[in-house]
Amino acid sequence: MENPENPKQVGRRSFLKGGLMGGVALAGAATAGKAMAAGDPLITEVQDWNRYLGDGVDANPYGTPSQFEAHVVRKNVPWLTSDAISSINFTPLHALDGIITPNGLCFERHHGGVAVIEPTAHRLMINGLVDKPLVFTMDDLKRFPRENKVYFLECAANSGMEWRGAQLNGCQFTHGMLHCVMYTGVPLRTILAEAGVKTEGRWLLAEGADASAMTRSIPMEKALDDCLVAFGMNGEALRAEQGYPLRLVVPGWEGNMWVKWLRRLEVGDKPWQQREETSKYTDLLPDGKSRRFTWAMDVKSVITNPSPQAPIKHGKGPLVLSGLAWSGQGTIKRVDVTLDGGRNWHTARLDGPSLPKALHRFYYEFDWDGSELFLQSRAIDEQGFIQPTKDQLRSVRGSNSIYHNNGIQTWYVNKDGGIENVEIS
Ligand SMILES: Nc1nc2c(c(=O)[nH]1)N[C@H]1C(S)=C(S)[C@@H](COP(=O)(O)O)O[C@H]1N2
Ligand SMILES: [Mo]
Repeated sequence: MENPENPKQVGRRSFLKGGLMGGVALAGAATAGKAMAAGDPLITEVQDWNRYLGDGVDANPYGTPSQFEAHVVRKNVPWLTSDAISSINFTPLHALDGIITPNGLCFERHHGGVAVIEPTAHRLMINGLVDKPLVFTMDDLKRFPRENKVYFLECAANSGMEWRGAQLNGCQFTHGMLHCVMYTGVPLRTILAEAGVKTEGRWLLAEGADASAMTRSIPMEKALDDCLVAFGMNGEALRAEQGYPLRLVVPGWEGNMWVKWLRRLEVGDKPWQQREETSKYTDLLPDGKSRRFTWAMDVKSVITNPSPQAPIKHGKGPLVLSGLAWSGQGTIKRVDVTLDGGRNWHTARLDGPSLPKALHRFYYEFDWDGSELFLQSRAIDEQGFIQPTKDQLRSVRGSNSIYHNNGIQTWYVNKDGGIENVEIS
């Protein structure tokens, strides 16, 4: 068959013949399909879905996933927090593909539960070191020119439970404080220009309208660079869990700064030293000092399939390994994959758009011979930053950290295709 993207017609057949998949010859090699089975009732019998009419167009005015996908849900780890109000659940990364996280599967992190705000009752105030303090309604905000941008959001605590060693069995739990969404919103600089930032105005305080009144200090350079005041996600209004009707988007920087239910922006001349930037979201180092204002999320990747919640069920032969890579510094330049715990590395295939500060999807296809594997991925971003091993991280940061763990993850695959979270430092 002709491959429209490749004039040399290098299709799957010649790909296999050419030995790129570990030198397997086409004849007799394991293939992903099965030989045609005589008398398979799923082919020879008329099935119910073929016999009876289905639901009409009005049965489901807001669509939901197929009932057979009901297991693909956000999950919480109950012992992590003492209640579900100030808690976290995790994106089921092992069950997703591409780079966009569906709205209903974006992990949630709330410090005071989900605020329920009637949009006509929402206000965004700008005060402090500005020429004209202003208040915007949602209708006012929708009269400014808007942009659509795809960004990942990663909680600084993502993978935090893995700092001292392998702990949670599944990339949903080790890496699922992560989502990637196309936001619709107004550039923050447009709103700030409307109020007129005074020359002494070097910092911005963003405040949420929820019961936790989340507050973070943001340097003015970032506010004027690529931040958005967003009201849309993946084409529709923000979900309540994600800050409806308005949230701050702070591309590439730790999730805590992306204030949800955004109600106030104060311009000041120094940071405010709020709880979330002093006692929380700082990193205790071995010498007793703490790193603070560690805003950017560094280059990171994880293999999402296979992984503990997505074991290999098909036995030997063709296998599609897939994962995600991202960097708060820009795009991903390369992802390497190893099957043997880091002895040999192979360059993975990046697929889909490569957008700055967004998730990148990678694949590595190979023929599994049924032997044990130690799977790892290692990402390199456009600035040349290389994802570190956990030992490299600990040699600089010690063992008391929680936040900003971008170390290399290992999955151990046994001969039956079962998978466990292990650590190879
Ligand atoms: N108002 C408010 N904004 C907030 C929070 C919050 O509790 N209240 N949690 C923060 C944290 S710690 C993270 S990681 C992100 C999570 O965003 P999400 O719930 O859309 O995944 O929101 C941030 N913004
Ligand atoms: Mo967070």
